[in-house]
Amino acid sequence: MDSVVVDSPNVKYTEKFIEAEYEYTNSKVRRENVRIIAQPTTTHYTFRTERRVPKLGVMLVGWGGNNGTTVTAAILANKLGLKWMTKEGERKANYFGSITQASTVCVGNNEFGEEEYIPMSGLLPLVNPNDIVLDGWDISGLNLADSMSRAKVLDYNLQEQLQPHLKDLKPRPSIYFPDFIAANQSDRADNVLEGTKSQMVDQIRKDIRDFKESSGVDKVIILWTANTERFSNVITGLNDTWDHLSNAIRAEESEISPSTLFAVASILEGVTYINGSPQNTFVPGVLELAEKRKVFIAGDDFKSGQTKIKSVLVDFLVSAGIKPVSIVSYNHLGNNDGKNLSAPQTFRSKEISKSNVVDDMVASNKILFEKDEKPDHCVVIKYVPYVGDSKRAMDEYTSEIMMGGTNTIVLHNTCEDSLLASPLIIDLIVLAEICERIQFKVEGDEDFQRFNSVLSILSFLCKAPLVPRGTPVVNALFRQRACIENVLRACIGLAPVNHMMLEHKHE
Ligand code: NAI
Ligand code: DG6
Repeated sequence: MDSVVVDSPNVKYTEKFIEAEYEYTNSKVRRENVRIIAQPTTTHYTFRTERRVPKLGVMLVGWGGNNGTTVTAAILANKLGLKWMTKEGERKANYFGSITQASTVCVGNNEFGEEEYIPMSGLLPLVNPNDIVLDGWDISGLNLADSMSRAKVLDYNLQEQLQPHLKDLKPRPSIYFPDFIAANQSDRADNVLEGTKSQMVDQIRKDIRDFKESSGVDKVIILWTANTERFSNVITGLNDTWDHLSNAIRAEESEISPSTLFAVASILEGVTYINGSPQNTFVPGVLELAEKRKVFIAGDDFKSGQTKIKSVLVDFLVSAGIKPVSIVSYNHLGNNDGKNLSAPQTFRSKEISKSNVVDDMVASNKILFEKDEKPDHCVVIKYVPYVGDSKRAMDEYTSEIMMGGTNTIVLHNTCEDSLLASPLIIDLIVLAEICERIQFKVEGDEDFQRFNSVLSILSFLCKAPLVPRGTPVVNALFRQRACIENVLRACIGLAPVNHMMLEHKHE
């Protein structure tokens, strides 16, 4: 695959690092009545990226689920270069749907004035997903081959080829508190940890160390792709600070969720933790712990299909000066995720994460929207077993256009849910890992620093992006993509993409 080497006095390639001197330009604004005074700013950064690609281990919470088995199978199928027959003909393994593996970036114009594109993974030395070593936990003890067939996602002929490679992989026992997920999940909970909450945290920490030692990986990343939990109540004195949270764990408080215990164990082991589901795992006590220990966390909830389109369509409407006034999103699906979401408390978590995705775009345009005015936004999810993993998503967007006119757009999307989510899991992991190897120094600073613990750079992949306190949340998809691409470009001293193409606008 193509990659880029930068030829510039501002970029140094040493044996260990790529070091780039970089001018970050922006503008500072202040309001004077109806006028905004803007002052252009330039800040000098030095980026330093470690070149050695580590052997990476990934532990999935919910390994035996549809996403967990599909991503494991996909990595193996790509590694082995598998091909299989379907009624439409031969198919071969790929990573379509992953921005790092299957999207490209323009690195400049060649001598003929043509644009040269390389894979995004060619900008910096990223982990190759084929080399990732997987492990994980599940409350269901089924081996990965049987859970892949339970998921009914992959073609049978591919499953047959993967079966021998997956049959000996068995999820580690996990933390199960029935109150946090739907009651209808109890029949698969046959692989669960016993003991106190503190003992469970200790066991998860032990599992992480055991995996690291037995697999010989250099580092581990943990990602939650287990069932959506209900929200935990955030209570002063219980989980609002790390001190309170650690006391609450010792005191066996019932409001501490399994996912919060996983995040705590992961952070205490210095391991990056990513949340692919909507629940509020990252209660303030967890955030404080991550910041104190300088460990990365990211989330929440994979932005795979309907919401991805929403964060493009609403951006298109609002930035075209069209006023969306009603957004109605209906889903039905028949996989275990749909079954779990048929309980009101877990549905509520998903409803919240699916509903806030238009806020930043709406707030950006005061011509269309009064202060605090928002479009009507309704999210419906229904469980229909027959459709399995092929989720149906139907959306109606109604907008006000010029002179009292109305514009209605209706979409129907058959989603193949886990095949959309699995490449996002790969991107979250690969990008979180490179963030661990990037350091930067702002002009005047003595020392290099890492990004803030809350990896907002991963927002593109999340429905409800977690951002550091006081940082604006960006949901608009192409702003989110530009953030990833431009940060990777900055690390090799390339200017951000600006689309001006001035070189083609001369006489
Ligand atoms: P799934 O239900 O097939 O898999 C979840 C797995 O987690 C199951 O095997 C279950 O036994 C296990 N589990 C439940 N509680 C656990 C615990 N405490 N510890 C360890 N394992 C536990 O669901 P699927 O489709 O794989 O989705 C996983 C998560 O990703 C869900 O929360 C879903 O809402 C979220 N998600 C999925 C998207 C998609 O497109 N597939 C997109 C966005 C989010
Ligand atoms: C119901 O919508 C099930 C959910 O888990 C979704 O399939 C998943 O969150 C993907 O949602 P979206 O909106 O990104 O397609």
